[in-house]
Amino acid sequence: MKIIAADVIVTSPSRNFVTLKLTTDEGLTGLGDATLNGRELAVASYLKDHLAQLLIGRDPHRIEDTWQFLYRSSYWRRGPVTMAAIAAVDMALWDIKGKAAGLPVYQLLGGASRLGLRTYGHASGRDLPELFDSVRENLEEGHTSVRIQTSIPGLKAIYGIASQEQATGERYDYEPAGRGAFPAEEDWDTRAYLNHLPGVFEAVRNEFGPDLPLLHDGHHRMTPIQAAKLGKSLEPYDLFWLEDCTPAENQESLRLVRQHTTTPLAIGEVFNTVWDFQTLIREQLIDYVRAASTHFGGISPLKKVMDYAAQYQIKSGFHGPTDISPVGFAAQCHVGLAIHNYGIQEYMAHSEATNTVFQQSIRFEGGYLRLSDAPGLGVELDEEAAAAHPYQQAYLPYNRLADGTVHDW
Ligand code: GCO
Ligand code: MG
Repeated sequence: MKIIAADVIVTSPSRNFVTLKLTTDEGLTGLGDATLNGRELAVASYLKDHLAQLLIGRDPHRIEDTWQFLYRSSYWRRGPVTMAAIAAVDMALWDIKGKAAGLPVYQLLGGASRLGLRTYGHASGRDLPELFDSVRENLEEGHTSVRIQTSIPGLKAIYGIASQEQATGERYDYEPAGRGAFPAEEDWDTRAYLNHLPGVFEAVRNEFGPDLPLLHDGHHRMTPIQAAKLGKSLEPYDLFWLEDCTPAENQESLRLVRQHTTTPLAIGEVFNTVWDFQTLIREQLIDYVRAASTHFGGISPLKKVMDYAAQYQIKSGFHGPTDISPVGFAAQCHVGLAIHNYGIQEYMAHSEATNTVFQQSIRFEGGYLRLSDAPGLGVELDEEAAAAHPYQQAYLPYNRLADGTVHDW
């Protein structure tokens, strides 16, 4: 079997997605997700202008060899653009291998280790009543764990609050990347945040009891000592995890956080390779690996990092917002179903428009994501429907402190 075409499809049903479609001389096709939120066209160009011609004529069964060839021959290793492009190729090859074998990808990774994938949903609110309603909606949808994000008194707009208006006038519900030619500006105050958050968790615990697993995303905004303080102050509320408490490109900073708190830590949605996790895993500085197949080079490296993490009892908590396309989401769900050290999957349902372009076979039933027996990844792309939603420029927002300093968003 040989690859005879590599096409890049850019579409914007509710938000932008970049998809690679590989076609073989035997008529099989494979899909891969290459979406990099806010920088989509850079990856589309990487695939179209640099990788597509290298793939024509190759044997699609040689997944590991192709991955190593693309990674090592570029010379310029790592980085989100390169790794999202390689991820798309890797996923598309696994999709083709599954279709050729007549098996879903998880079967090729060792078979199912569980019946379905436990999830967490996103709850948020500008005040406690709105937050409680949002938690209830998540529970009604079937989520058995809930992420809690809340507005901070005195701040106009911050990451993760669905009901707040963006500077562009849109709502956050599906996508924080506002459409337009410039990123929206939001505000931030770490002291106000550290003072406000423990009270919110106390209120949520009082309302929903001690059993509901609760999560929180710090979105890279704290220094190590601030993160340590927050982890400590949230201990009475028994979090499932505190996510991205610091900008973790400095892996050593997690040593300090870890020394001070038993709140479990999750990190890595912006990481691109296993090396970004090396110290964090070896020194057991985290509890959950937050990588997404799409930004991490695909299924092959995601399986490798989880096998490494398994030696240290570290589990998966793959990044699953709607900017991971249905293809990338399916890819990591196949990994999640197969590995032993599965933890939890972030799940934020895609919009109706997205689901008309991408037909997904994963179902969310009885609180679990259930994978179908469809061969390959189990996602179909309707190219006609995709063409009806042309790319629209969009940017993630950014933050400024009260004195005008740019801060991590
Ligand atoms: C999460 C993430 C996302 C990111 C988004 C950026 O935990 O789901 O932090 O909400 O902000 O993926 O594109
Ligand atoms: Mg996050």
